[in-house]
Amino acid sequence: MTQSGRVVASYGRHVLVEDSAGNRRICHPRGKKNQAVVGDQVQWLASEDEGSIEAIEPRRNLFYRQDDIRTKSFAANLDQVLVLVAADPEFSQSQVARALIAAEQAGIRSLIGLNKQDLTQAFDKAWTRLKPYRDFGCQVLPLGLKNASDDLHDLREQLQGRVTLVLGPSGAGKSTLINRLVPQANAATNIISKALHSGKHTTTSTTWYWVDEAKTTALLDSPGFQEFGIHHIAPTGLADCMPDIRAYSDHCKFYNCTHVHEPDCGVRQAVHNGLIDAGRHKIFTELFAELSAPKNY
Ligand SMILES: Nc1nc2c(ncn2[C@@H]2O[C@H](COP(=O)(O)OP(=O)(O)OP(=O)(O)O)[C@@H](O)[C@H]2O)c(=O)[nH]1
Ligand SMILES: [Mg+2]
Ligand SMILES: [Zn+2]
Repeated sequence: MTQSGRVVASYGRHVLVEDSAGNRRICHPRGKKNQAVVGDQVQWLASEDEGSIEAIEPRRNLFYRQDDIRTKSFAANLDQVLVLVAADPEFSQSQVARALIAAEQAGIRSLIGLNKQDLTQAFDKAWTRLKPYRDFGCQVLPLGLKNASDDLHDLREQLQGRVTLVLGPSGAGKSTLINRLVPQANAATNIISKALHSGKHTTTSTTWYWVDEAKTTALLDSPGFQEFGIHHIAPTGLADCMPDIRAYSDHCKFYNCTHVHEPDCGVRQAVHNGLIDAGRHKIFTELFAELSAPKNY
């Protein structure tokens, strides 16, 4: 007899499944390849102290990145993605943009957290770099995750009752956040590497944590990413996944305007008038070129 459960961690070849009583056990895929991702509802069959995945229930959504050849699934059945970056190490505008585009494409709400408020100078600079996001209505939360006196009120309010994937570059503080809100989590954290001036990739697999005993609020820790491919998005679909570009994309002379070089383009006009951030439009044109290039496979 199969039982229903939820995938709460993924280790490549096998996964951890939580049953309705809250017990977690290792389960192996039926076939050669593990298709189940964290957040999946599955039917599993017990075999001694482990189990096998018999079926994966249809997903509400799937958040993944598509690099040149590889598809990397982060998690399924999410309510939102929290893109967590920090004052230090300095974050990449392009990577933040990509993560938000992937969420938009998957129909998943997203917000940004900017951590390490205590590093005041670097924080102010980073806060300014995120202005274009605030301007188009993306929520950006200032955070000091290591400051125990900060009760993280606004963040808790955003997380309440939702399943949130915490995503971001290595060293941003994703595991620190999990440990703040889930005291029994004990997620490993690490100092950022001075030599590389980036994180150390401490977290290596995505893991689901319950924040409350009633199990209404969940946080998913994930490994830091360096590259975030969005090759699953067609170049002509890109503007639709960027709310600030989208707002002007039907003000163009040509119905098939790419918003890259055409005359009488509503998007380019808006950039010219300061209504769209020039840096964001640059990211758009770079991504457009990347997605239009012939694929390497
Ligand atoms: N100064 C400062 N450091 C912080 C803050 N929050 C977290 N850190 C530090 O940043 C470093 C990285 O934190 P982690 O939580 O391991 O980062 P991560 O995003 O989980 O990194 P990966 O698992 O490698 O992807 C640790 O040394 C934390 O103590 C903060 O608010 N201020
Ligand atoms: Mg981590
Ligand atoms: Zn246009």
